[in-house]
Amino acid sequence: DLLQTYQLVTSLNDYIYPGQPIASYPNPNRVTDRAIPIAETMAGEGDLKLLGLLVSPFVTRVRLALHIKGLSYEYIETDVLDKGELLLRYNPVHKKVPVLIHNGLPLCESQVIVQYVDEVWAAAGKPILPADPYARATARFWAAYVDDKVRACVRLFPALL
Ligand SMILES: N[C@@H](CCC(=O)N[C@@H](CS)C(=O)NCC(=O)O)C(=O)O
Repeated sequence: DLLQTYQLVTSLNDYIYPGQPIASYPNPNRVTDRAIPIAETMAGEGDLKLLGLLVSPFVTRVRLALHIKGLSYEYIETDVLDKGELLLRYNPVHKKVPVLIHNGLPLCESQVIVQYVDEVWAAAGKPILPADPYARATARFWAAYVDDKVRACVRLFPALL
């Protein structure tokens, strides 16, 4: 199970960051909240910034949601070992990435963010969650299941964070 999770995370990472192998971490070039704007190619609405971490599957989940909706955003690679001012200001409770900042308002927790993106940009791109309440509940169940597996995987590979 854990190996499969790791392989899934690796392939998602390859999809979002082609040519940047997850296995090369820990990254000697870590930065602390130093903005690294990465040009994204899609049209967006409002000011969207994402505090992320290259290897984080939780961040990848949010990036996939933003891509599905065709939104452009500024991506800010964030050092979660040496937490900087941006992360502490926008996620003072958990101090974790991902954090999506929409017109200055922070959203934390990847599943919360995905649902927010799905609701705010309901008309854009494809729906992320199904419309039917039972199907939605089932999707949330599996998302929570994946979270548990990823957490276990991170415990096995702590250098990945
Ligand atoms: N439940 C959170 C988990 C986020 C999470 O664990 N992020 C990790 C990176 S994969 C983090 O920021 N870790 C920093 C820390 O634990 O201090 C979510 O779904 O967003």
